[in-house]
Amino acid sequence: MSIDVAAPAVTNASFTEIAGAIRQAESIAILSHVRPDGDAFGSQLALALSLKQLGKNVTVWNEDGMLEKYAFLPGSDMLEKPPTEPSTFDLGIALDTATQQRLGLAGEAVSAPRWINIDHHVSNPGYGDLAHIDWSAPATGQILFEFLSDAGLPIDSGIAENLFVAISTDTGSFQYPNTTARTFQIGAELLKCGVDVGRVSQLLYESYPRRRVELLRELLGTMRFVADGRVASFSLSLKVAQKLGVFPEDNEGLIDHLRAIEGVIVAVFFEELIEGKVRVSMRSKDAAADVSAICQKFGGGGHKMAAGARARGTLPEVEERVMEAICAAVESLNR
Ligand SMILES: [Mn+2]
Repeated sequence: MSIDVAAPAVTNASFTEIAGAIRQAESIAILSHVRPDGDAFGSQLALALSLKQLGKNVTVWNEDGMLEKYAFLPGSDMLEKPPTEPSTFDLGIALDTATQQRLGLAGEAVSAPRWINIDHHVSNPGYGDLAHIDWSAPATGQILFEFLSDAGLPIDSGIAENLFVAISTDTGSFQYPNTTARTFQIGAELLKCGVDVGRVSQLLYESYPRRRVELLRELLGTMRFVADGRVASFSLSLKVAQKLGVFPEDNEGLIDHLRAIEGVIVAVFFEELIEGKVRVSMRSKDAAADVSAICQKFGGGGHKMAAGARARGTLPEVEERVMEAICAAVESLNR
């Protein structure tokens, strides 16, 4: 795979070092980012199930708790919302989380002398004592598969299902450009471990609540195109969100409807939040249109082709500023 941007200045800990730290620890907290997705939950639960089999005392916390959509994941009952009072652990592990702050309340609830940070976000600065950031990996679940295999840790059918969900959701079902031959090899290995791909895919992609499609209908009503159709956006106001009774996770993946349009290079989704902020999600179809760089201008980050930010301001204000920045980036591409 060709790599055309400078690697972040992170000295990666080896899998052997990480496995050593895990073997030494008795109590381990496994965390991931707020607004969790399939890679966050799948990674947390896969590692938790594996370390439980090692005899570790494992705690799995996420600020948002388990989402209904992912409740089918093996071991999902292990995942809880963090308590308000912090607890002490031998080891904290952050998965798929670009900055410590993105661990939210779960990060604040864990006091640990040692932290491991395993992730694939380009914007991850390598926080923690042992960091392993592989931004060529399309999902943290893929790094975890390599880690568990390398360290000789268990991968049973339940662990495999979690890893499969992590990889499938972060690659758009093995479709995005970061999907490599290795990703398919790992997919095959996971199927050999007992993953029922038809069943899992139906649960992931053909079991949406009707509410989500009603939301899509509203979003398409706000759809607009700029820069000769190379940039497409839609927006969700608080008013509409309240009217439809949408859950925060309902809009996961809806932006792909914009990305899927011919001629669109950058897709943007604006979501008005309660605290005078707007959540901005961006997807790019062209690595030269680096949406992570655009989102960093608004205090966010992510990957070159999928990134996000939370910008302060009203919905129209943020829309204007962000669209301006995207148009400038897209126009400088000269294509
Ligand atoms: Mn991920």
